[in-house]
Amino acid sequence: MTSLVAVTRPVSASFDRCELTHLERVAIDVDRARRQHAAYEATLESVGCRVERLPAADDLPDAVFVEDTAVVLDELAVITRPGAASRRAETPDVEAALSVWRPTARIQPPGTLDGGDVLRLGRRLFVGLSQRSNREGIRQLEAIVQDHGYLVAPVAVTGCLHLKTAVTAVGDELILANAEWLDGELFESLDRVDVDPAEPFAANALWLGGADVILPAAFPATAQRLESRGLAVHPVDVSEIAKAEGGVTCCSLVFAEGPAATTQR
Ligand code: CIR
Repeated sequence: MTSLVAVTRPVSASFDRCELTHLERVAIDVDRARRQHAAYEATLESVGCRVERLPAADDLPDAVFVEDTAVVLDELAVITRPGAASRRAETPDVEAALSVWRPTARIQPPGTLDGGDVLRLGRRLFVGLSQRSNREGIRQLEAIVQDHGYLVAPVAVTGCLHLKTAVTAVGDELILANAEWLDGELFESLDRVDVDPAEPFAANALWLGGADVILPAAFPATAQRLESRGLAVHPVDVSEIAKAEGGVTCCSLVFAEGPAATTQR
């Protein structure tokens, strides 16, 4: 069996000064966020991931959201240039860590790209054109990955922060989506589970391959929908992390340790 690595980074002391785009700022209990993050890491371990923790970056409020800093494929890791200027200093430590497993390439100015906008389904990369990822960033990503046989499809993102706020993969050809935030046409060929209408943020699920899916505990109705499709849902309480506009994909970079089949989503 291929072993999975999950790269994570601690919740920063400055977490309550995080970027916010669609949410109002409310008080964040940083210690509680840290406990929730530790439970999230334990859940990753329980489904077979080896958790590799990056050094803390207490002066970078959003550093816990490592997903945005890289796109890890079988062949290489693309180090992003995050759309929020406050997040750009997060990438050097991530690049240093990932270079142990993969060759790296970088998105360069004026390109911007957040990993939260990159949804991989096999050899297709759907990339959100959002407030964080611009056309130049997507163009550079395409230039980097096309020689490895990936197709890049831009997707307009409106109403939410990243593409993966609106849709994630929960199977090889199965997506979990909030249709309200999605231009469905691009995804028509795929089988789809819709979030429960009362749980708009439930589309951000972390699929680990096979049947295992990590989902915030706040979304039991959507969890039931996934379970009825044969998936094993592992609920995690990420209520403090959600106040920083983060979900369950954002807090890790999951990939196959070796160069064989990757499961990075
Ligand atoms: C930000 O606005 O950048 C952070 N407060 C939240 C990032 C969440 N990342 C993600 O959805 N991939």
